[in-house]
Amino acid sequence: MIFVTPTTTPRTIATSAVTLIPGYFTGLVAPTPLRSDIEVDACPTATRTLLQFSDDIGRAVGYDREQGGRLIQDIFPVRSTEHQQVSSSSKVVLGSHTESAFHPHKPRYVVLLCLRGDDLAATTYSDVRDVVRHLSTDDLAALQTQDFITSVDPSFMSNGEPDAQVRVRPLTSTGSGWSLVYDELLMRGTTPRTQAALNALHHAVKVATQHVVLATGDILVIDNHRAVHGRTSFTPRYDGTDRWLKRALVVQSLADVDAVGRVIQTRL
Ligand SMILES: O=C(O)CCC(=O)C(=O)O
Ligand SMILES: [Fe+2]
Repeated sequence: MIFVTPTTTPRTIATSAVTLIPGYFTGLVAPTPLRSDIEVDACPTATRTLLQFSDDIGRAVGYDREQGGRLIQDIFPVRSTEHQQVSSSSKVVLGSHTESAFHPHKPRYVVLLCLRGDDLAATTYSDVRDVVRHLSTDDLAALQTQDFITSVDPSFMSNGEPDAQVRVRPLTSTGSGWSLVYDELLMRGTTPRTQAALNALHHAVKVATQHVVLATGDILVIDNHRAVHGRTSFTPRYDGTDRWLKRALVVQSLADVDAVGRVIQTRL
């Protein structure tokens, strides 16, 4: 991870798997919302700041099946999802994942703006360059085949939408290094050989995991091709002082993306 100052350029972000910009947002922060079904934005200045930042490094997008296509999403603990593998969980570890690993139009960047931190809730991440160091030549070869399946993120099925089984290739060697597609909990190998390679990948991701505890005003940019991420567990209080992030998903360009306006369509 690299640390950069708030005057950082998009070019700096493009070269790093994970970038932390401490204290980027300096505005006032309202109490953390208690309910996710309320439409009022409790911190519109932060929403504007994050949207502007995201559009400087690419294009912020929504997804048709996730939070109604919202461009800037609020992430705070919700009682009914405490134990689920979604970003509003708290009491479970959120397993390492590529954001929307199943999706043909995955975001290039996940941008988190922290409005209120929690000392116990660390964002975890693994840089693909560290991951591949822990894999054998045979496992690297198996992980570059299409003999893997992942399924739809629970956050894309919150209104009863159907699941699907999607073929994915975990590792791709690109001109600028490795690219990784991974989900600790949703993926499986379709043959004994590739399942063994996936088990080795689970171990490699774990060994390469690093932690960052976000604080008020921090922006964290995760390159969704070059790093996977997750979160430790923590205990919510539901009293307006809980952890609160705003999140943007960013593509490099909307050209060749199946989208209506900025809302990416999910056709599997
Ligand atoms: O809460 C976090 O730090 C990360 C949650 C997450 O996986 C996400 O927002 O995509
Ligand atoms: Fe995520």
